Amino acid sequence: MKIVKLALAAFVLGAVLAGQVEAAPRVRIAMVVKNLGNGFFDAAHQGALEAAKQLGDVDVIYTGPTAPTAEGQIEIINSLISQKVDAIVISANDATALVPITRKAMQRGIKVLSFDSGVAKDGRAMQLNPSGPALIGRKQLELAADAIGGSGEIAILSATAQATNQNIWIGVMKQDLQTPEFAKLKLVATVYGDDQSDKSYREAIGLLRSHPDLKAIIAPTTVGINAAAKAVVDEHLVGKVYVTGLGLPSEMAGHVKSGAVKSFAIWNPIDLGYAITYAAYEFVKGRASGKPGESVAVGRMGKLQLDADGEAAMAPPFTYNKDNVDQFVKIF
Ligand code: RAM
Repeated sequence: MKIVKLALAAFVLGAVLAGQVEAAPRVRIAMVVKNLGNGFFDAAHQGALEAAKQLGDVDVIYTGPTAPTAEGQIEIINSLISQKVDAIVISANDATALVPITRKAMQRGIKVLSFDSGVAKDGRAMQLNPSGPALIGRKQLELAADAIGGSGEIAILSATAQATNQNIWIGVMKQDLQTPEFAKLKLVATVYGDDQSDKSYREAIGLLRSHPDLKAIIAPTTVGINAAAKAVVDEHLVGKVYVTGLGLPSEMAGHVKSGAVKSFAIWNPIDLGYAITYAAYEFVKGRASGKPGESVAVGRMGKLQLDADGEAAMAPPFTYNKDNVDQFVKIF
């Protein structure tokens, strides 16, 4: 009898263990954004959730500091390390300041991928750019030149002074301004609104008041472009100063109608969030490692091809104006 009971107990224990082995744990992917409350990242989150749903065994942890600082992101990553998430996808507030903490995460077996705004090469397995930086920089100068007939004073209203992505695009714009094509555009100031609406608005007002001959403000940030357009309207400068840069159709349609903005550009932030989440899953499953030349499967977006620095780029930025902006208002 005793032997029968023991055998039964062993059988039950075996079944329980087998059950545990069979039910593979879900994959936890944390999306760390520059800051919360930014519509651009809300759209990226939507894409992350779409990828998770499609993959079936993924939970997305959407998080970020309230203000876009490296310190805020470091604190969050520390806590994600203790939670032992499987992967972190991050849009970085600083390329280098985050490296020690993201390296620590990687040493603990967490896959770290950056998207949108990159972490320096040592601190991530790959970086997903929305589109080639040269294309993004140039596009914004073209839109500014178009809006003002090719010549005049321009200013840049950026996000934070440490933002990897904006700083790369500003670098491209400054180089392109040296070429004959843009010789008649004169960059008179670069200011930082820190991706906060109120600070961006104040900086835009400052530009308008201290540069009476200003013809265009380029804001390579969805927060900045929205605030700058509002400033132009409030200062009664519609028709005299044009705002362009990178914006969300849902936030910019009204400004296109008011005339403060003729055209602006952006890529699809939902696709970006979808692709980076999908890519993170591939890293967790051991099907990608970030090697130069590697191709990473990203579901409905096809494949990402990594370059020598472990970077990949998605589609060219798309231009919006009064003819097409309304079609996208409900999407992002
Ligand atoms: C803001 C953020 C983001 C950038 C977009 C264009 O939402 O700064 O990083 O890619 O603008």
